[in-house]
Amino acid sequence: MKKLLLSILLLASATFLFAEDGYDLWMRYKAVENKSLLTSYKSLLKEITIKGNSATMQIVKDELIKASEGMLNQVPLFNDSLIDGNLVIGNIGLFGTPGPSPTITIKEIGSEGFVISKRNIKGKSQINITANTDIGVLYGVFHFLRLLQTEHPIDKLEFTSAPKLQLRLLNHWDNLDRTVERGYAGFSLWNWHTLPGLIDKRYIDYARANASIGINGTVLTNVNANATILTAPYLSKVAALANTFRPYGIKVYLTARFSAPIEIGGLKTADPLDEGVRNWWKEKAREIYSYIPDFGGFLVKANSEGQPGPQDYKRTHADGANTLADAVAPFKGIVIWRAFVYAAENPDDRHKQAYDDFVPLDGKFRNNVMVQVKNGAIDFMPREPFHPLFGAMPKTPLMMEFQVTQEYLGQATNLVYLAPLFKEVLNSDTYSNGKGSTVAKVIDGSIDKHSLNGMAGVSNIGNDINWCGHPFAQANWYALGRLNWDYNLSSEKIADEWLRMTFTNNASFITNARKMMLESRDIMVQYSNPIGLHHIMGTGHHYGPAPWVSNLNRPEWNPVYYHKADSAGIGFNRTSSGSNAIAQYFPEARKVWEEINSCDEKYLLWFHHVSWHFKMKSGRTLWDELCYQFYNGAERVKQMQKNWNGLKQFVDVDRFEHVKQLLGIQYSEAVWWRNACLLYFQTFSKMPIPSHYEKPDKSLEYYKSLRFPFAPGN
Ligand code: GCW
Repeated sequence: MKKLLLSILLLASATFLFAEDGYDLWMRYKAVENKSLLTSYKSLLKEITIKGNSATMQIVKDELIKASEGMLNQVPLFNDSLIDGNLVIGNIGLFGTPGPSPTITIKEIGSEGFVISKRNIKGKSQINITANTDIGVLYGVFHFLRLLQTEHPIDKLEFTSAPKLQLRLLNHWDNLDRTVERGYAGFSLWNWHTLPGLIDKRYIDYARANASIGINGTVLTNVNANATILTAPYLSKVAALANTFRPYGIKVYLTARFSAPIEIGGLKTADPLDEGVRNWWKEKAREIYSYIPDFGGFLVKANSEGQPGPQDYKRTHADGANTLADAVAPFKGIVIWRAFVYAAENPDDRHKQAYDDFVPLDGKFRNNVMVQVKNGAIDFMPREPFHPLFGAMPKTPLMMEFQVTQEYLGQATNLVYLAPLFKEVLNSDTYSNGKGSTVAKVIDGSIDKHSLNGMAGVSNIGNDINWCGHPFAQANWYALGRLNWDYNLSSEKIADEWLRMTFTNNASFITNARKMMLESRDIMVQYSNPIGLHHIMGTGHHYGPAPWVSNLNRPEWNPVYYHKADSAGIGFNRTSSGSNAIAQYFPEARKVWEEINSCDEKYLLWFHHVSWHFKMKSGRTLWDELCYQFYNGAERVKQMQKNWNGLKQFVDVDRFEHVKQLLGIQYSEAVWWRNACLLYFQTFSKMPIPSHYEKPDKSLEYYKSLRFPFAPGN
């Protein structure tokens, strides 16, 4: 009996020990299991020399202590005069002679890159982590710790790295009342009520996490903006956050409501060419910089979905952007102007509107303006072709906008790893300057010789204990940072790193979990938006399927606008016989979509209205192919569940159960998408769901009757 009790107690404490809540993200610093690596890491981190004593170098030190205690069960000795120690860290200016490895030139790495090198000092080998700036050193240290966390051998280390993109940003769609537009992980991290007095520990951990993946800017507020953020009491709160983030290399940006001069300035107009308005913005900028000397600048959504903007005064987006740009220019600030625009009065295909509005403005923006373009022309769909603006505005630096929060990709209940989506877009060839003019090369400025460049991700972060809602959604935050640093990294490599740091280095866990991640986005596309279908989700909250909706005020808010199903077929004809949106792409780029018979099937219904009887490459009719895709997608979620169940032994109880239960929800959502869409489209095709598939167990009426008045993020 005693024995039994004891083992129950032991079991309980083991469970307790192993339970993890996900708060530590990919910075768990768990004990290194590989014995020989452990020994070499331990001797390396025994005595560390850190040159310099800035706040950033203090962060370096704290991180090394934390990591070393966790991974090696050892507290390093810091000796800043010990130049022949094992590990010497510091920015290049602070090294005496002999400096770090002479074989690597420190010039090429710029202000944020770093060098990790090995040299021999008095017969002993020494590792140096150095950079031109302390922030570069911090990035180098995080990289080095990642090597240890992923159990990388360190006997040969000669590594130079610099970010490919300059502005690596998160865009928070956080409201001042702490709700988060399209947020599925709780409320906003920013507690405006207790700022500036209270610096929540989470602000610091948020900054650590971002610095660890190279994110160097954060837009704190929703693009559907509230002008109150630009008033003095709020600016002092913003300043407190900026002060917290600064030593981590993170700049703060705010969204600017275009009508702020009226709303908080008491002016009669917000006309960007009005002298009073221009002066108001200049004064406002001066005020902001008095609080935050390194304020990054403004992000603006204007004349889109009801937001005010320059067109309200018959001015252009360039007029609007330039007024704000002139205000921040004396302080080296920038304006990021969004190209996500479409207007109620414009009856043309929504796909075409941003291009039509912005291409004529190319060359008309000040040189501290960037135009931020969503990855696709509609709206962050599970799969969409790259936005035709990429490559079409050579005189304007274009910033990429991805959505990390999964508004249209299963929100926080579905496991969907987004790196493959990001990569698919970045690798797409625009042909703007001949073959090889990929979207990545457009945004990094290399094709059109821009010095400003960057990539933003709409954040999926909230105050849930695990930050992102779904334990695997953390990987999407991680991927945004890693691809921003180096868009050539493969999805596989990023998943591998993240899994090792977030769960375990166990090889069989990694192989299986990585496979699941890599397939997950394709699976999601299959059970929700196959063959180029898009925008057929529920109204408002965008949760689940509702392809039947046709009663919303604006045509392009209705799913029926996008799928155009009728008795003849389904899909949006965007070729020359239809809306001709396809003409916005360069000829070589659009070639793969133009002809119905040769169109890449991933985008078939995006560009064509296709007969239900059309013969697909698989030999199936379009209708049968739709059935196949929906059924196969849902079936593959079942496979994901099985895979995950097989990984139980490698994962702590809490996170294992959390993912397991979410996969259960994901399966039922996949079946819901499948049944609702097929039953609805069947009312047009009048064709049967092939008999070898299990029949939908609910009626179309049932699916139509579902309501989610309190779905999150809306
Ligand atoms: O995807 C849509 C979202 C809106 C969002 C808008 C935008 C912030 O449904 O919630 O508004 O895009 O990107 O501006």
